[in-house]
Amino acid sequence: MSESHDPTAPGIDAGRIWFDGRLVPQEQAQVSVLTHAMHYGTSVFEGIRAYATDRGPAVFRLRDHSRRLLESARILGMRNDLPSVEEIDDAILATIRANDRASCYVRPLLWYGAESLGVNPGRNRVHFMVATWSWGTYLGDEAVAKGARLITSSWRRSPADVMPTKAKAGGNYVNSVLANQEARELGYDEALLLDAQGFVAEGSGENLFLVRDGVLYPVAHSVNLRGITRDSVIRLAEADGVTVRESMATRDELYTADEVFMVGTAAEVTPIAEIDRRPIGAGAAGPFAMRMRERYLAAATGEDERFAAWLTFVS
Ligand code: PPE
Repeated sequence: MSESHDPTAPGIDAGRIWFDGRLVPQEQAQVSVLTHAMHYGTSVFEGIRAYATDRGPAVFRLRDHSRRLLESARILGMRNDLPSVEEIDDAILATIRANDRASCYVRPLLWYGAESLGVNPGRNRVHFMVATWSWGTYLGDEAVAKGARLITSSWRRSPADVMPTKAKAGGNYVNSVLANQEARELGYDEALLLDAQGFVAEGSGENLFLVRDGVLYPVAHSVNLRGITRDSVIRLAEADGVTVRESMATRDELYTADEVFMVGTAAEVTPIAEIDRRPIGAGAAGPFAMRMRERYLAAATGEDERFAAWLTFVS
């Protein structure tokens, strides 16, 4: 077998991985090609970050992520062998500790195994892994400094009666992959997805905000993921005395906003400079977005004491 086809060659350095109850070296965290999740997308996952603080690494909103992971599992109807919320928290902390990282991205995953195939998942066990690795700025440093360039995707977000859009389920992400791939191939940083009615939904992996006349408008939930960063930014803005009004948005409302920005665990807070070849506001990273980015990172790194409850220290 040529080296490029070596399935164990790690493109990601995850070190030690939590795999069904124990920590194993990455090379040993292997699954069968007959894994149900690989054939049908029957997995649920989370994206979490641990930030370096002056008291060592701290996981940002750990319990909220662990809870959403279990909610996703419940939406998919996964029943057997589910870890408890405490077990998920503990596995995440143990994995970060085992890899001795100052900061990292954390990816827990629950999935149907290789016990049986066929769309009926009945006889499958639910497996659980947690991997950690270093993940810098999601859309690149340039996108943060200059503002990201977005294009409306030709792919719509799935309606709520087609896919369980509140579940962070593997299968849902085919939609995100198609949209992101299309945007990248066209030379943009990220895709803007609309819902089936044509309202703004979200990015392939981020929630959206508009700013107009000093008021912050989080794009309403509809078929979007209930983002934890989105919730954090709303609370940080409110603490700054900003008026926040959740609302539906159309494409043209984005074009005429003072600012638009995207948020997510991986993307953190990323300003948007351009959508569909139109400059947004001044066509650069906006001051409101940059202030929220600063607030968000201050909270996540323990510099803002008011939000200390969001942090779980690893040791
Ligand atoms: N919408 C989608 C579709 C999404 O995937 C994410 C997170 C969000 C909104 C923001 O949610 P939250 O992280 O709770 O604020 N996307 C994760 C996966 C990214 C990836 O490429 O993988 C993430 O940011 O970790």
